Amino acid sequence: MERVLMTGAAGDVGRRLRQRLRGVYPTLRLSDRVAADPLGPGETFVKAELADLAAVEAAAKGMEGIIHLGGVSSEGDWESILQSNIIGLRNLFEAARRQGVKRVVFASSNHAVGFYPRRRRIGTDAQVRPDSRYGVSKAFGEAMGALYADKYGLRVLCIRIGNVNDRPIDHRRLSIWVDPDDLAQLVRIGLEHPDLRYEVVYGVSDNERSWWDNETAFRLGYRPKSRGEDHRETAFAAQAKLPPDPLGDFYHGGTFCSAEYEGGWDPKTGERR
Ligand code: 15L
Repeated sequence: MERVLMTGAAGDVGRRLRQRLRGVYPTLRLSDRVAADPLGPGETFVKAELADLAAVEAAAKGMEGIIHLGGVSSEGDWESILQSNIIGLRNLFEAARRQGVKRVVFASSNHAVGFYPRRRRIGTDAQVRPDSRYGVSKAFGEAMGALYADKYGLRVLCIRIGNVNDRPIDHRRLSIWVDPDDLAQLVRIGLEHPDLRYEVVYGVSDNERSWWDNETAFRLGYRPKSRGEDHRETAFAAQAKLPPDPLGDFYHGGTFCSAEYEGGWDPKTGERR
């Protein structure tokens, strides 16, 4: 793998991954709707709106792999999600197919399965239970990845990313935190593993409190180095400053579940009343 395109390269996750992938892939083409930080060796930048198929195709031209981080990265209104995460996602996979790209690593999200109760541990074969319009768009992306892998032979890794940060920033993130180094390891598996066809994995570090069975990632050789639990005290201290959110605390997705929630809810069962 020599030539890699990273979409959404100007965002926080893009910045962190760029630092870790410098020198790994000789050509790293960055794209975003806004300019990325000063370019490092081997990096070039091309401006592209995901909703513009011709622009995405131009960005994909000549590339062997794509790390797709672009799009709306949190809950948004339907129109923005539609343009960037549904139409944009379709454009990304279609551009990859037309340009003969071999692999796509798709930044999916824990919010594709956010409405599972925390007492339930799930694997990557669990049905999607999106907690937001954003989560729906990530489930759509995973489905598109499967279609393009099964029908067109693209190799695809969907990473259901938890929360990328230097350390877990609250109680929920103790379960879902991923150290950027560990995430970079997963991205490299997606771009390089010889047997990969289509897989979904969790982007999570070695967290004692994880709600996810990440067996598929381990089978592909993932060995996370960081442990959320090492930051327990700071995470609990930060949690103490947050407003109470019993519904959010019941489900994997936290505030994404409680936002806009309508109707009553039984805190014992998590069921709607
Ligand atoms: C995500 O998918 C978002 O991209 C990120 O901004 C966080 O909200 C993260 O999930 C999370 O669940 O903490």
